[in-house]
Amino acid sequence: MHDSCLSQRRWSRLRLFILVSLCGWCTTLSTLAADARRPNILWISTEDISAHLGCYGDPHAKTPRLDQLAREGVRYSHAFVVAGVCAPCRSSVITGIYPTTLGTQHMRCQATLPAEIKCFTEYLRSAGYYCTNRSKTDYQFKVPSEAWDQSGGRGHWRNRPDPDQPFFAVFNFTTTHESAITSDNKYQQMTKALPRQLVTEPATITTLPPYYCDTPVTRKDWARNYNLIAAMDRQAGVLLEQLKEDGLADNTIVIFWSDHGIGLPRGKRWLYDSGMHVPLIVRIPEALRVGNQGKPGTVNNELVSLIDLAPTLLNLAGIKIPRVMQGRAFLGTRLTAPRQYVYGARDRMDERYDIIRAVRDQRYKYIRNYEPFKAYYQYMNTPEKGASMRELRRVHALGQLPPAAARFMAAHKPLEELYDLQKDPHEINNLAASGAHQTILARMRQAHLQWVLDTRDLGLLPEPEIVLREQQFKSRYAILRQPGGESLVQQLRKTAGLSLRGIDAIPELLQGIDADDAAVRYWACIGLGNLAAGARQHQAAVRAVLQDPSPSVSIAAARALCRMNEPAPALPILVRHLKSPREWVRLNAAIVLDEIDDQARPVIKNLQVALQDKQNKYVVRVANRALNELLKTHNTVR
Ligand SMILES: [Ca+2]
Repeated sequence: MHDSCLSQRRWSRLRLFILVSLCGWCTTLSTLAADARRPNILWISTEDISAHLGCYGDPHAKTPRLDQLAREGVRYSHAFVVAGVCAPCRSSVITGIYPTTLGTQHMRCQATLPAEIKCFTEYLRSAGYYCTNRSKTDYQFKVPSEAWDQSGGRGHWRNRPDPDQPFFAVFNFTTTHESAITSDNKYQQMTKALPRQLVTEPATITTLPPYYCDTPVTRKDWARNYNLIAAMDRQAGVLLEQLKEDGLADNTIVIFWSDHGIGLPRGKRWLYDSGMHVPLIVRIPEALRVGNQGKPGTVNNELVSLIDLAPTLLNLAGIKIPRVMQGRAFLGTRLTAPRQYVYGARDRMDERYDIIRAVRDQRYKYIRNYEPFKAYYQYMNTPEKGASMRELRRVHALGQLPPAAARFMAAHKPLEELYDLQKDPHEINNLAASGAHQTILARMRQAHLQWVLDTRDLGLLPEPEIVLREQQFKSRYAILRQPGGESLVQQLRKTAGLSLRGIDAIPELLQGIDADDAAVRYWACIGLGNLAAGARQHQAAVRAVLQDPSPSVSIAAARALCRMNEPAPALPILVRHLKSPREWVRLNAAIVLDEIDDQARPVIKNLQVALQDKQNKYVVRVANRALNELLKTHNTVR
């Protein structure tokens, strides 16, 4: 080998060595610099409250500590969640991804996370943060082992091994959870230490929404909400004191939020502002403020979605935001343009499916009901136990509901709803048919349709189909990211909407039951079932679909036949699916057996067996409801 050649090679190796060393040195320097400005973050979340806080102008709220926090920080007036219930919201908060994108939109499902999506705390921990969670997870996927240093009842920033290590500490208060309004015991326990002057009396209340019955029963629930919030305010105060005691108040950003709106009817689980609008307060110590951000005592009215928390936290910590995240950072450096819209979704709440989507801008809310044939208030075990819900049912039976409350007792829903939040904050007056609002309606409908496509919304895939395809594609996230995913979304939307056109749609629905994709066949069967009265002569075509390899399609065909008054061939099919090893197939079969009322009488024994379902409590609830209706009993289940 030539000498000069050798020396050249040595020189290039040396150059590489110098370069690598320099890089390492630079990285160390930049890490040190980043550490120096990495703030601690204390995150206080609470369950199930709307913005019933003094700092939000509520006349009854007794929340001195959170009001003080707002005086020292920024109060966000337009913060919203992506779903009206814990688990899907928490899934979006921890990942920065919509539940409808990740397949975590159904209550208490279990999705597999794709490799490219992580809990944002994994990035914080990689950057040197000590991360604790006390204690709720409820993410709808298995918590990755890398997500937390400590998660559970003992998590606290005080446990970090090195007091100089930056921390991200989460404390979640369940004090205000809907169960504490419903249960006398839990309510007493949560409020027993509340001093007299912090208690709100039901008779003094002036803030009861018009979609409730103004009776002592409802007022009592509404007052409980205030008293639970007052109790939670004191708990938040203790944490803020601890932060001060530890000398950390000056280098810790505090963020307070609620996981969705009030745990009373038409609040929690719904996409009205009563379910989606939440309090959000951020206190940033002076030394950590960027520009005008965090100026004490200010109100920020930009639209914020809690899906933005993940990217915001990373941005505040100086960590690059992964491109896959769907939210936007609203604090820190290099912010993008503010949002024009926030988005919300409702899918399976507990044991009932109702596919609804919402888009909200600063002033208007657009709601799209994908299952308008279902009632607003489907019977659900947990909310029906609440006193306010029972009161609504009682007064409705007497025919004495106020008009705003009666509207939500309707057996069907309109396809679209549009509300002017400025003039109609309780969202009572649907403007979708108003001539003066058609431009706004068209703009917001388009925003909704675009979002469904952009985010690959999985909502129109029946849940058992999602589970099957997850096995095939390794994650739910990947299902609509296959070639043809976008056109499938469009085809599903079209098919799901056909039955609203009435019997004219029957020929297209009949074509739909032969479609290649099972989810399209499913919606075609649902449509034929919705139009049963006009579709009876097509029974034979529907009967052929009873043996469809997709359980969802087979169940939907059985439903259609029952609605065509032909239950005989359908019942054995439904019973077979009620015994399926797949839990969501069982649930879907149980729901149809409940829906067909008296036609299910021959299979009462099978419904009684379903009461013993050990794996899925929702199957038990639906079977119990169906049996109570059939046998005129009043049995209760968990
Ligand atoms: Ca909650």
